[in-house]
Amino acid sequence: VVNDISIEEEALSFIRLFYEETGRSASEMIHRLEYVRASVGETGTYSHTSEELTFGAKVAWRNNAKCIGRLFWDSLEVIDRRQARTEDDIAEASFAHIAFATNEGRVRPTITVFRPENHGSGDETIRIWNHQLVRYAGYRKEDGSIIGDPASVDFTEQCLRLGWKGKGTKYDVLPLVVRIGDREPRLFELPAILVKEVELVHPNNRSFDELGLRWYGVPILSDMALEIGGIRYTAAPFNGWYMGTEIGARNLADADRYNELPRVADAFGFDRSTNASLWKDRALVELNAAVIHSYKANGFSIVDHHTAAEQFMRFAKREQDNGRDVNARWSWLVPPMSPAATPVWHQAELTEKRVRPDYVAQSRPY
Ligand code: HEM
Ligand code: NRG
Repeated sequence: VVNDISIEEEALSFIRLFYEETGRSASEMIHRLEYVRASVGETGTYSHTSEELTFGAKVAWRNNAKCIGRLFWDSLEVIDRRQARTEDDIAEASFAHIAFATNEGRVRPTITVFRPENHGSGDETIRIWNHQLVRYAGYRKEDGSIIGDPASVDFTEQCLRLGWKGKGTKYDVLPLVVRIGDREPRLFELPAILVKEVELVHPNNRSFDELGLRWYGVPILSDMALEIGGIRYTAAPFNGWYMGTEIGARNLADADRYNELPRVADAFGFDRSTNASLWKDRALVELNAAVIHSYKANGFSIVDHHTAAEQFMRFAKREQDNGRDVNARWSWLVPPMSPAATPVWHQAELTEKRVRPDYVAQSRPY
């Protein structure tokens, strides 16, 4: 079968990579290659050892062309939850992930890996419908305006359809939605005690504080697939910590997200009657300063975009020194604020290829 050939090729090349990079013996490798080849031949698939899974999840991070945070790829905490069977098991493990990764603010880069897609019978596929384990709802009102996060409107509608009742505030934390195969999706309210948020205050402007802006502490992406050696893990939520601009220059600033720049500008008295006052740029600086200040004041891990860009350059250098190509998409790596003031901007020769292992987008399940 065509599909099995590609699994076999992907599998063997991953197993070779694993043995080469982890410095195990050639005879062990040959043994494992034979075993995997036979397993794929007979059953259409194979299972990763926990060492292979850990290595694969780390290398997938190292390989991801869009991530500026890859300097720390080797310190990823990998939680193997392939034994989880039911929706309840998956919810329980997802909550444990939130607690472990949040770690009272000292965020730990972490991935929880659930059972992969089964190549024999594709009908028990696990999907987490949320884009991130913690995210805010978005409600479209009659008049077309939106309360909350516009990026969450479609998912929020699904939650409401499944019986969820949102409070209707700007910052309602969405429930977890888990679907296995073609069963009815199950919905779980997140235990409030696990969801840490940061109220945004400005280091020296009290009017800013009154805007009531906030964001959650940890971004935990839950809708991407982790692909390792031809095996597709369709539910494998992972997180690092935030880069400040993700919140201050995009989530709270984009006109089609929370669109807070006009209110921030007014809190500072910037002149909004003309673009030439650069009120948007000034508001961006103050908002982003407040994001970094507030996370730090609450003991929450966060990185500013200058430091993150420097860390990325160190990562790229180290990869080259180790004889590896750096997979990179410039348009994603360049921070959305003061881009040319970071070294990434000046990297002309960044190139992207299809590489595995990697984290990949998957089609929307709803
Ligand atoms: C994307 C930073 C950890 C995998 C990104 C982006 C940033 C970032 C700024 C671009 C996001 C956007 O523009 O929406 C960081 C920082 C980390 C970190 C500061 C701190 C440790 C991780 C970890 C993983 C990871 C632990 C996986 C194990 C990814 C992936 C994307 C990404 C797959 C692309 C997401 C997409 O395609 O939508 N990261 N990251 N990152 N990061 Fe990281
Ligand atoms: N921009 C999104 C999050 C995307 C991933 N960013 C990270 N990933 N920092 C947002 O919520 O703003 N990570 O794994 O740390």
